[in-house]
Amino acid sequence: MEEHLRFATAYWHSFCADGTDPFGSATMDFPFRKSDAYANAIAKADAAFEFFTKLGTPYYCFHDVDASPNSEDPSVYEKTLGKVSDELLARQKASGIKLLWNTANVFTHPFYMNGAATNPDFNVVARAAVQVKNSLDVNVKLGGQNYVFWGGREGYMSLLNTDMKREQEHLARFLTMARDYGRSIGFTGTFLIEPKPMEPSKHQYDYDAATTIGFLKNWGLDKDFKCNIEANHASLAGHTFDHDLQVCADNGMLGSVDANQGDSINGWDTDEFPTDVYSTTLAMLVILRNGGLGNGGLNFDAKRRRNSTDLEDLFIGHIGGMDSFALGLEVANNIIEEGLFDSFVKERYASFDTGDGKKFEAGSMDFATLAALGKTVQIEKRSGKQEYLNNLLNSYLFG
Ligand code: XLS
Ligand code: CA
Ligand code: CA
Repeated sequence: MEEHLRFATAYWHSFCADGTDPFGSATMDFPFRKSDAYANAIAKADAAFEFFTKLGTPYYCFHDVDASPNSEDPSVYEKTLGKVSDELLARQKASGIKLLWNTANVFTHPFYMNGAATNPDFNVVARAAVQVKNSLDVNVKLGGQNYVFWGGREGYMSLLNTDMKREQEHLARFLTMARDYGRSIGFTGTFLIEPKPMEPSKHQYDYDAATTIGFLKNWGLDKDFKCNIEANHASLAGHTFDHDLQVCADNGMLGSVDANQGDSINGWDTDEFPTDVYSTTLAMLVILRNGGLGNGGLNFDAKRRRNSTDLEDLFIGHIGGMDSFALGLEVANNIIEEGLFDSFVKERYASFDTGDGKKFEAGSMDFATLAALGKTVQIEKRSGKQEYLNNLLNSYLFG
């Protein structure tokens, strides 16, 4: 279980987000907070590593500016991040906690309002490279296992002011250059793209797993990049979590997971701690059949609700998330060991295992032959047994 459940805590939700939403100010207190930005970063690192250690999550993830204060002056930004990352390294060594991935926040600052790598202004593209280069340097320093690109504003709001083709070419160029730089400084881990269909951009270029994989293959990036699939982003794209995981697994591109859940009755990114054991079971089925996540993990990209204001709520959220995935793993393992679903699916496609079906699948039949056969076949009605299979899944979950 320990090998499969490589849990990570997200710095941004756990130690930065204070409950602020578009309708109200902060509700959560962080007792470690200091008024000086650098002193605050160090106190935050102490609190974060204390939390990881008490909770027992072996990995963490962060954006550059979650951990280190941003600055209008890129040299100050760079120098500060260098110092803060030394502090993080010392805490990693002391605690044994490792970096699952880091990333650059190239979406919050106002100059990223029209995107980073896809910005219509070259100067902004170059400014984004400062953060991504520094984040890659930090990754190598901290022994990161993966590096994430989430295209927050890599998309557009209106075609009336957008050259979509050119923006996508710029995104591919930027990712290729970053990949080459990362490899040149010794990054041996996996580059990850995290798909999301909307919010903050209306149209985002990395809409879902299928779109992202098509983009990566189109630009020859599929050997170095895989996907980081977030449950809540899959549901915003109109998919289930396990659907997007399966799309990645089928393409050999399942890299890592942002383990959270959305709300079924609204249409935005609520980043809730995962408690839906149907969803975690179906996810772990895909992950186990994939042979695990390799150097990926399960990052709790999840936050307390705005009114969950006790410090212990942060522990409770993570503990429930871990338990939900642990239960999902146990149930998925039982399902795979007993093989009932697998044999049902195998039997459903059995007509392709022998004879003409086998020839069709192997590509050794032409279309006219297929059509000629179609005139002679007898078609039998066969139930897909959806209700039976749903009940079977319930019997695994609840006895
Ligand atoms: C936002 C994303 C973001 C990525 C990392 O919706 O989930 O937090 O995981 O930039
Ligand atoms: Ca995420
Ligand atoms: Ca999210």
